[in-house]
Amino acid sequence: MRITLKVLMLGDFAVGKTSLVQRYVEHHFSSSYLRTIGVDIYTKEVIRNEGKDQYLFQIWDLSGDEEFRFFRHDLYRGALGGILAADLTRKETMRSLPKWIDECEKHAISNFRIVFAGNKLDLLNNDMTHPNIKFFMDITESWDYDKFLVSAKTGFGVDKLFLTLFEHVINI
Ligand SMILES: Nc1nc2c(ncn2[C@@H]2O[C@H](COP(=O)(O)OP(=O)(O)OP(=O)(O)O)[C@@H](O)[C@H]2O)c(=O)[nH]1
Ligand SMILES: [Mg+2]
Repeated sequence: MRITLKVLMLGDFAVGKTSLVQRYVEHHFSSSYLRTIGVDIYTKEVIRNEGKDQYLFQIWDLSGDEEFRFFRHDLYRGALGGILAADLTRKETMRSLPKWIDECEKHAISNFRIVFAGNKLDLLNNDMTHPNIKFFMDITESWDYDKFLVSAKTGFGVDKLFLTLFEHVINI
């Protein structure tokens, strides 16, 4: 039997939501910015237990644009969790993480699983001592969610990010 698991990509515009999904599903990266209009849906098959358990990981890649806010609310229906992404080079995208969590609390199921992604690590030259990394760690500290520093460009941390979300949602 194949089970479908719906998850969402969340976070401000241009933080790299589409780039992260494309890296994970299609193994490529594009440096041009094509903003997502509304939503795009990607799927990835995940096989477990020597082929006995088959999952269709359905990833809804939402627009981060404020103008789609009301449209977005309906898309939470049926979603078990999401990746909440910020751009490590833009502090305002990290400051808006609490606003996204409020949105999840209002529109998602009560045990919606969130995993934080600090994206574009390559633009900090992969420097783990960069002050923006401390900023990201501090701002996400109040929640007991897993967090990952990633780069859609290099692929660093991306598989681990999605697999962690997958492990959280198969147990709901
Ligand atoms: N250097 C670098 N650039 C990135 C990375 N991830 C995304 N980008 C670039 O950032 C820009 C925005 O990426 P998108 O993936 O379209 O962002 P988004 O969050 O889907 O944006 P919306 O659909 O408008 O909400 C693009 O120019 C990407 O190439 C990364 O890890 N490193
Ligand atoms: Mg997008």
